[in-house]
Amino acid sequence: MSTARYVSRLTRQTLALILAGGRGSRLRDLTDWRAKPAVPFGGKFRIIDFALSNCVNSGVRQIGVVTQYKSHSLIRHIQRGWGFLRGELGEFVELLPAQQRIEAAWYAGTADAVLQNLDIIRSHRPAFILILAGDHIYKMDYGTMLAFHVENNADVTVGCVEVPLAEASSFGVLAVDSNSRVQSFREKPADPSPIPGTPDKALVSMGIYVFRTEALCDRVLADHRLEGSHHDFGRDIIPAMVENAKVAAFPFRDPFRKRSAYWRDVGTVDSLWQANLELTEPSPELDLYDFSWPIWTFQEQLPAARFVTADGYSGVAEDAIVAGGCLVKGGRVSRSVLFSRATVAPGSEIEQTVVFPDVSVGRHCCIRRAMIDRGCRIPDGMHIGIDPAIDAQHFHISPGGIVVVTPERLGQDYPRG
Ligand code: ADQ
Ligand code: ADP
Repeated sequence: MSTARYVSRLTRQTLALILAGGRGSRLRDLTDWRAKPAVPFGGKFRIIDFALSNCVNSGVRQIGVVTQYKSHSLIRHIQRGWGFLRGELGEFVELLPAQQRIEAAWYAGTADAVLQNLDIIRSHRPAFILILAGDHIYKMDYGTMLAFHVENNADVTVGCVEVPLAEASSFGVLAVDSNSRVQSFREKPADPSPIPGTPDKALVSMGIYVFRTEALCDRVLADHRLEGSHHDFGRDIIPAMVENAKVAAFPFRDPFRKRSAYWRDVGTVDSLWQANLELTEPSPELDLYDFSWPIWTFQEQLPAARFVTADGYSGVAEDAIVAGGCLVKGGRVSRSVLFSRATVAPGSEIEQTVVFPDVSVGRHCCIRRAMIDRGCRIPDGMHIGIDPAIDAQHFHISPGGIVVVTPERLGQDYPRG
């Protein structure tokens, strides 16, 4: 079959499973009360909105979201924001919380999370299953990956990108032949191999996979019976399949720039801060203003952001993203991202900082290179990111020097998530 012509048939026969159960412990205090996919991103979104939007925009509109760790705010977000799919057309976003359906245990690993939902998955009768992670920032048409999977007649297709060799040991590292067939897959190797001919880069797994439904079911059932397995795609299922099945590597590329497309695993405070800050650059690599590939989310009805002069100070934002409901009153915001309903009082300066929703900044504060969690009330005169010794007494500081400010660390009570 000419797959390119019939991609919409493939996407319509596909069930996406978004794995959103992991904590993301390297985000430190930011995931004390929420799962990593629920962490706010880009002034308006939560991280999971990217995988969900990619599905909807690709025409994959049967979606299960697998949740486990601290899932309250994630579930609430999906319920509020993702109810617009049309049930009449067979479209849905379904929540699959760990609920001890098979054994009296939570999801032991990513493959176990699939195993425990096999009956639900089968009941939708999809031809293909697209396994996605709920914690990456990227825009991708999954239709091209599905067509590639079918054209290559693969048992599983792994989405992959090139990353600097120095970062590769955080990922599954692949070696492929000239036909895109995977020759080896090593999960988080200490000594990752570079791409032949490109010594400073490695080809790594994005943690996203396409399977024919029955191939996936057979694999997770076989893995379930295996003594000593961690029941994880990256550690167990994919390496085993490289030995005894056809594993294809789908290169996720930017068609215009002929290199790996924008893809970020914002798994650390530094990478999350960096990816947010990049959005304030004149031409960010991640274009959120491309209305042909909208990122959908839950959004409240909020008045427009307002910048006013007060006490002789102008209210100013430069190179900044400022969401609805914000009030910058005699404060200066630069190279920063302000989520909804932030208020900044006269004489305060905020620089290179990511401010989550519902934060108020008092008078004459000075904040630099920080991440301010939801609901923080920064007291008048507080300096953050100025003197590392003072910061260290109160807050977590990332290896890159980013100060993570939370209501708890400020001694304030706030419903988090
Ligand atoms: P990791 O980044 O270590 O490696 P992992 O912790 O397995 O990914 O999480 C993958 C996704 O599954 C995340 O979205 C997470 O929230 C979710 N998840 C984790 N444990 C879960 C559980 N028990 N139940 C439900 N959901 C769960 C993987 C691959 C690597 C690849 C990287 C790319 O193993 O090969 O390179 O992703 O980031
Ligand atoms: P100023 O120089 O404007 O007088 P200070 O540095 O003395 O500001 O701090 C004002 C208030 O904010 C004090 O109560 C101080 O303890 C508190 N403060 C300052 N920096 C921090 C910080 N990084 N974390 C927590 N509290 C801080």
